[in-house]
Amino acid sequence: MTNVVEKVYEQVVERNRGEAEFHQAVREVLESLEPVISKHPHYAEAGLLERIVEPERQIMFRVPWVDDNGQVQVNRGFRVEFNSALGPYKGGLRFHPSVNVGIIKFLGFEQIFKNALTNQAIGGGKGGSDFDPHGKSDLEVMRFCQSFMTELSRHIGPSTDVPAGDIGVGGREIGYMFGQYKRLKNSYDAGVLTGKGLAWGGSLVRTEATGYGTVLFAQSMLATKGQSLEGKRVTVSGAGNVAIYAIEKAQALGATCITFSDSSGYVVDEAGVDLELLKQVKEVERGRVADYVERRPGARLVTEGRVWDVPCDVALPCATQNELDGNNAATLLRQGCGVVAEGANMPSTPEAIEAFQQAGILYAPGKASNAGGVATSALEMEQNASRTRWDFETAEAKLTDIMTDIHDSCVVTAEEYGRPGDYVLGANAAGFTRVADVMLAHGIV
Ligand code: NDP
Ligand code: 2IT
Repeated sequence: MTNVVEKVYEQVVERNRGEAEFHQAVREVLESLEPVISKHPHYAEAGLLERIVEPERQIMFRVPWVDDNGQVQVNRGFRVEFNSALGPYKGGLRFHPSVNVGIIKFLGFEQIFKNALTNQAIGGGKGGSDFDPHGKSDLEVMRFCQSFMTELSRHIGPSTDVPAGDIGVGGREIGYMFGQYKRLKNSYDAGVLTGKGLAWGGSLVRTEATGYGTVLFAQSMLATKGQSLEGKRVTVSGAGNVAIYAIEKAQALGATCITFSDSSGYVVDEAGVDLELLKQVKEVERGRVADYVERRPGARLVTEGRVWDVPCDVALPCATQNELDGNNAATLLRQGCGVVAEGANMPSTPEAIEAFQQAGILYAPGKASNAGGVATSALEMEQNASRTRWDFETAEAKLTDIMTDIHDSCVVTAEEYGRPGDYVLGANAAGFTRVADVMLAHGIV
C-alpha cells in the first residue's frame, strides 16, 4: 500500500481493535483505491479517506425480552449510521448469534459504496443483533422485535435511516418491527422500513431482488465474453432469501443449479434444484437442508468440506462472509469454474479474491453484484413516498436496468484506470468517487 493509504489503514486497526471483518473490508477498499488516490490527490488532501472510514454515528443498546418459559433474555442491538452523503442511511438488519460491532461496521462500510453504485439517493448503514431466531417461536421473535424496535425507533425515520432485512431478518421480522414503530410513533410512516409485506407498503420484486440481481450481474459479465448462463452448471451456497431467488433466476435463464447449503451442510442435486420443494422446506417450514433430501430422490446431503468442492462453471456464494477461502478458490479454479458472482457480503476471503484475479476469471464483488436488494428497497421507498405501487414487470425492469448500469460502470471505471475486467477496482472506484465528490460539496461535516 502507498504511504497515505497505509496510514489510514493502520489508524483504522488501532482505533477499532479486534474488529477483524471491519479491517478486512476497509483494507480491500483502500488497496483498490490506490490508483484513484494517485490520480486525484485532492481526495486525500481533503482528509476524505480518514472521514469515510469513521462512521457518522454508532448506536449500541440493550434488548431485554421474555422467552416462552418466562425467563428474561438480554441481547445486544446495533445500528451503525455510516455515511449520509447521498441520502438517508440505508441498509439491513442482521439477527445472528455471531453479530458484533465489527461485523456490523464491515457491512455498513460496504453498504456505502454499494448504495452509491445504484445511483439512488441512499447513504450507508447497517444494524442488527446477536439474537438467534433459529428455534424461537413466533411469539418470542415478536417480543424480541418489539423490544429491539422500542430503542431503534428513536434513531430511524423515512428521511433519516431506513433499515431492511439481512441474515435472520425477513418479512416476519420486518412486520413485527413495523407494527411496533407505528404504535410508538402514532404515524404510518411506510418509508421507515423496506422489505414490507405487499399489503402494507411493500414492493413487488423486493423479495426476489438480491438473488435475481446477482444472476443478472453474472449474465452481464458472461455477455462481455459472448457467453450466457444457458446450459451452465451453477453451484450456490446458502438456502435463504438470496440463495433461493438466485437459483430461481439462474434456472429461468437456462442454467442448472446443483447445490445449496445451510450451517448444517450442503445438498447436491445433479438433476437441478427443485425450487418449489426448497421454498416449501425453507420459507414455509423453516426447516433444514436435510428435510429437502428426505423428500427428493437423487439428492444427497454432504456434511464434510464445502459446497465449493462440487465442480461447476459458475459459483454464487449466497450465505455469509468469508465462506470461500483460498483453498476453496483453488479447487473451484482447478475444476474449471470461470465465473464467481457474490450474492453474500464479502463471502470470498482476500486470498480467494487474489486467486480469482490472478486466474483472470470473471469475479464480481458483492457490493456490485448483490446491490439489487438495496436498489429495490430504494424503489420501495420511492413508491411509498409517491403512494403508488408498480406491477411486477415494471419493478423488475427497473431492477434489470440498475444492475446493467452497475455492471457497465464497473467495466468503464476499471478501463479508465487501465485495469480492464477488474470488477473490484471498478466497483470500489466508481462507488467511492460518487460519495467522495458529494462529501467534498458538503464541506467538512
Ligand atoms: P437468510 O437468513 O435468508 O439466509 C442465510 C443463509 O445462509 C441460510 O441458509 C444460513 O443457514 C446461511 N448462513 C448464514 N450464516 C451462516 C454461517 N455463519 N455459516 C453457514 N451458513 C450460514 O439471509 P440472506 O439470504 O438474506 O443473506 C445471505 C447473504 O446475502 C448475507 O451475506 C447478506 O448480508 C447478503 N445480502 C442480503 C441481502 C438481502 O436483501 N437479504 C442483500 C444483499 C446481500 P442457517 O439457517 O443454517 O444459519
Ligand atoms: O446487504 C444489503 O444490501 C442488504 N441486506 C439489503 C439492504 C436494504 O436496505 O435493502
